[in-house]
Amino acid sequence: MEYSNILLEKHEAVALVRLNRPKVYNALNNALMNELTSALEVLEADEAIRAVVITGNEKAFAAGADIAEVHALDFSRAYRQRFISANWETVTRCRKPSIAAVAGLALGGGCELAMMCDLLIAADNARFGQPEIKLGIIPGAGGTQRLTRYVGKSKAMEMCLTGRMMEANEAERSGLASRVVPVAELLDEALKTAAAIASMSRPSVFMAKTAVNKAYETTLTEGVAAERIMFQSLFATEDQKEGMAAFAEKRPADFKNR
Ligand code: CO8
Repeated sequence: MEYSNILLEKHEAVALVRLNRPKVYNALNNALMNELTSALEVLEADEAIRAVVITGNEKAFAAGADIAEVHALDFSRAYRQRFISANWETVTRCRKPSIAAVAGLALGGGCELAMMCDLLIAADNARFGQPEIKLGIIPGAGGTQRLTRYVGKSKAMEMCLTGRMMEANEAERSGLASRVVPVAELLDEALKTAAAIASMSRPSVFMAKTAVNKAYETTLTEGVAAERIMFQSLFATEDQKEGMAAFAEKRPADFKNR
């Protein structure tokens, strides 16, 4: 597929996807979400890629759904076309870890897309918000659910009911961002983090991601049970033997992803 709303770069084992509609703060239209879906599916199938960074530009990660495109939507069409379900949530189905590198505004569907990634690194100028209430709607791509899990009920309620934005430091304090970095260093930091993940043994990366995600989907007892069996199964891998031998021999591990 030809991409005109995103830019795709490869940095060794890390793919960098830039949302690229700068004239409209990277507003997310159907064409962009189709391209993002296609790119993520290609990257997921690419053996050489081990982690994905999604970013925007210094002014905006994304200012939400493209209001010019969705303002005339009606219920029947939204339902028939599986609006949002059809092409917005692909990143949540990727096995490869994803990092949202957020500078500037992450509003509405932009904030929701960032929250769908496995972790979120914020630039010091980042601002997060769910302003849908001001448009007479509510978040529709998981915002009420994921934001509440990240920052708790009180802050999520305030943001969803008033549209108040959260700045980068508050986002880090509240658990939405894993860390805040100067805007000029955002991409370097995100790519470095992705490269660190890419250097680990793939089976343990996949299982670590699956195990952490379990915490959001199940009870503590079931989550710990799932973690335990994944943990035990990793002792069947060559990489576990290599990782522990390398530690004992004081050398870097040479993982074979087996
Ligand atoms: N959609 C379409 N165009 C946009 C959007 C948007 N979300 N945001 C900005 N733009 C456009 C403006 O219309 C303007 O275009 P033009 O130059 O042609 O007039 C251009 O970007 C620049 O914007 P402003 O002139 O408004 O610039 P400011 O710096 O004054 O303000 C803001 C920037 C704060 C980003 C402001 O434009 C704004 O508040 N935008 C709307 C933000 C918003 O409400 N987002 C939520 C959208 S709804 C949503 O995301 C629902 C999610 C549900 C799941 C996803 C479904 C697809």
